[in-house]
Amino acid sequence: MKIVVLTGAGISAESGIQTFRASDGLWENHRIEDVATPEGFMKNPNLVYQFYNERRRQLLSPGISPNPAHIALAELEKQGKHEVLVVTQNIDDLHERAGTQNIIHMHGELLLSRCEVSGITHEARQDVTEEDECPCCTPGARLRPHVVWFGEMPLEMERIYEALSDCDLFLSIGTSGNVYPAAGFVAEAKAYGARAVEINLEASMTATQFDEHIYGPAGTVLSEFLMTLP
Ligand code: BJW
Repeated sequence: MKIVVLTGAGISAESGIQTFRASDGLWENHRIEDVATPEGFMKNPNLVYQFYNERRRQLLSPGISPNPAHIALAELEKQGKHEVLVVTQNIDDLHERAGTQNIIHMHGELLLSRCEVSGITHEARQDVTEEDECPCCTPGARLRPHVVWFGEMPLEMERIYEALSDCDLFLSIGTSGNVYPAAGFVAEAKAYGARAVEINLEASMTATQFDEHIYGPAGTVLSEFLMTLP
């Protein structure tokens, strides 16, 4: 079976990483426009560097590790019975730490920064500041977080739509369905005949488009669901 799994912030919640739209979510302290738009970065780059530096430090802190949901997906791929592609909106690396290999980070990666001139990405495990110069090209070129902000094109869309048009099962885990184009993936997969299953704590914005819903913490309910697969 060909399986496309879309993951959102909810899959990392049980690892201790805050979701975006929860009442204690990141956006509470920062306006979206300030930290997740190119305009916000242009206006106050230091605030944006600081925002991502704090999230990077948290991601790399000893307390953060993959939870049973990340591990269950990695094991599903490793078993080799199904062709699995994980498309994550998350910029953390918890899927990789769990062992997932076939993955697309459609909203970028926190542990990379990108040269504003060449577009080349560089590993970023330390704080990145406005003073850091890109090591790859034009002297003085600035590094920016390798993340997709509102109004920017998500990454690897062609490969994602190709997989959606050819999957038997579309599994959406821990995403609120607020942000496009990811929120439109269920419609796309269904249009090509896939079975669509949502796993979340509660109904997402796109819940009515799914064939089945499993409501509960992904760390618990995902592995139970995967055991029902042929
Ligand atoms: C659990 C759980 C547990 C908790 N177990 N579950 C009008 C209509 C349609 C579209 C648009 C529009 N106006 C503008 C747009 C486009 C715009 C958009 O969608 N805006 C909406 C706000 C309407 N989209 C874009 O701009 C995108 N680009 C684009 O469209 O390109 C084309 C284009 C190009 C040029 C010009 C114009 C268009 C880009 C979107 C980029 C999103 N970026 C962010 C930040 C990334 C970097 C970072 O992390 O800082 O991505 S925003 C943020 O939201 C982040 C997330 O990946 C994304 C999705 O959030 P997610 O993952 O769903 O998290 P939450 O918190 O919302 O939900 C968590 C869920 O988990 C909840 O449901 C919980 O219940 C659940 N949960 N614990 C299971 N234990």
